[in-house]
Amino acid sequence: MVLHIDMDAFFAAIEERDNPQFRGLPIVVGADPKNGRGRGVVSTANYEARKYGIFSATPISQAFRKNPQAVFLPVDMDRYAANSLRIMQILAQFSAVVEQVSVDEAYLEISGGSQQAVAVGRKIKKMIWEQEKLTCSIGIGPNKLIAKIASDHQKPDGLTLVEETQVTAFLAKKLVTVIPGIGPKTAAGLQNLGIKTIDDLKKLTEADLLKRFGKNGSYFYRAARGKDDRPVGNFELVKSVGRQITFEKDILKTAEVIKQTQAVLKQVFTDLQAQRLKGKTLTLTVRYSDFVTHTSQKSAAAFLTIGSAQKLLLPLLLPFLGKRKPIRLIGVRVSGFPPQ
Ligand code: TTP
Ligand code: MG
Repeated sequence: MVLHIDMDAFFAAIEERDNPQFRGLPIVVGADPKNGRGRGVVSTANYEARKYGIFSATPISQAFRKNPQAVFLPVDMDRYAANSLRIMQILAQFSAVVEQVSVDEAYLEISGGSQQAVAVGRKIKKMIWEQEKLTCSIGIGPNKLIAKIASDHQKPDGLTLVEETQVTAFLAKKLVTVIPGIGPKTAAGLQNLGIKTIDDLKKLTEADLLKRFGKNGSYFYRAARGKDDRPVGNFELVKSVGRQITFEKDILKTAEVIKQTQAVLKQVFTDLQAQRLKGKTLTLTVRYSDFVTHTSQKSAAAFLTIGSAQKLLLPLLLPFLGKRKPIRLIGVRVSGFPPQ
């Protein structure tokens, strides 16, 4: 089975969790509304704000007019990315095949039957709630398309299973816009032909669809029938995994430099583990306060563990210790993965 997970009102949910004073209020994350004169758009709104007609991509000035009392917050991408990474690390515990598709969305391949997949889905929801105090919606189906549509079926905090035998009935009354790739333009074109639901869409032959929509037509034809044979997996080859920190204040002390470098190395190993990667080469980047940047590299014969990486790191770091030049950034990268 394929499991699709999508976090609920992701950016806004993080803000609501981290700012208890805003709990229960309409929250809008996005551009500065500047009393209604702001430019830019809403990134996302919590479900309370959605009641006022405020959604992702709503112009921020319009959102302000719809509810000037809402809490408007700027996008703090670094914080959301850190949350996203932790969630992806939770998911990696439940399947060896995890495909992250956006900051708050991923597909997992689950072996066993649908009941096993549902049990996994419940565990994921529980763990994300317990560890992150965030809710998500999960869809489980025989393929990626159905899992994705199912995760949207009961939002927020939903869990929807669609068995192979239920696919046709599940899709029948849904609007064509649930099919990824059918946006407002295509939907309007279809509506001109009297087509609103997936059942309506099934009345067109593949030839009709090909004529109107080119090669997308073929995809629409199959999607309307719940067919999708895309494998789950992240097929972009990752060649290295690295992290860096820029210090709030430049650092100088040997102990501090060592401590910070170890901390970055630890993060890199957490990322490697989450992606089930291992490498033999370690690269250290040190940038001084004047922006002069040094990069050095060492390889080991065997795949690195955090212990062997620490040993390898020390001689790389040595030339930078006990210097009078303050350091503004330290980066660590692991590469040299086995051929895939
Ligand atoms: P979504 O999963 O589309 O939305 P969401 O998580 O906020 O709400 P839902 O409960 O409906 O899933 O997108 C995830 C995050 O991506 C969202 O929190 C903010 C960001 N985003 C934008 O910045 N701009 C956009 O237009 C969209 C759609 C999302
Ligand atoms: Mg989401």
